[in-house]
Amino acid sequence: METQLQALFDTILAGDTDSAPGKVQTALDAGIPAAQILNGAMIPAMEKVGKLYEEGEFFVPEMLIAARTMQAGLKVLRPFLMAADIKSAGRIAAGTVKGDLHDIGKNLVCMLLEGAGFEIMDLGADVSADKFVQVVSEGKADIVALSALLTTTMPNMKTTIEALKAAGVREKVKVMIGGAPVTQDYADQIGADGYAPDASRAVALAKQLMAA
Ligand code: B1M
Repeated sequence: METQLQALFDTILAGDTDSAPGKVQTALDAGIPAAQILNGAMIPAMEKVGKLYEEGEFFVPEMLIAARTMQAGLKVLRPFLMAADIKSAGRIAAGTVKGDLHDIGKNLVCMLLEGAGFEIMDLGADVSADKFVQVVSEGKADIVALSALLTTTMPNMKTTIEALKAAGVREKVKVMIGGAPVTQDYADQIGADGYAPDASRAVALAKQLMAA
């Protein structure tokens, strides 16, 4: 790993929130492309955090501090991940499902979608099925984008799709899903229109869903 990327990786792992923006800027100044900074240092750092948590080396506070550090770095990276002056490619209501507070992946997906020209209504984390139903009923979205990071909250993706059906608005939108424990099989099982394993493939999927 290049020195600047290693330094950023270490900063996120150490939860040094104040240093993260500067470390991202240093990597950008060294001419490292934004996508490489994200995929070569920041996402691997969060993967490492997850591994250390699994091994009992890290606990929730460390995960939380690392997440804050990642978010602080992403603020600097954000404009570089997004292209400017693109016409709306469609309207997307995005959120992490009910009971789930993980929002870094969802935020990244939103950033890249916005960069690809989609209008994003970011509903945040811990979003109820009713909230999605409300937004779709008001005709504010072409696509509903659901994220889940916990095996215990994945079923709320199904709940959301069922709620859209019950409200008679399922046909008004496409539903795409993603998040670490989510799979294509699961998407098929719950009747989602698509699944993407990462943020860049979420962009390709959203374009495909809009074209369909
Ligand atoms: Co949590 N956590 N966490 N956590 N956390 C995981 C998910 C876990 C895998 C850690 C572990 O055990 N190894 C584990 C889940 C186990 C499971 O369900 N099987 C876990 C646990 C157990 C928990 C708690 C229950 C811990 C506790 O309290 N005992 C608790 C639950 C709280 C809740 O949500 N109710 C909890 C809490 C937290 C923090 C709050 C401390 C913090 C989140 C802060 C925040 O997000 N603001 C946190 C963190 C940081 C993590 C890890 C370490 C990192 C997650 C992350 O940000 N990854 C995580 C371990 C891991 O994932 N390796 C872990 C980086 C991010 C860029 O990746 O989110 O996967 P990801 O997003 C990717 C793709 O998945 C995809 O694109 C993104 C970019 O490529 N994607 C989509 C995501 N959404 C998409 C939507 C799409 C398409 C693609 O279309 C719509």
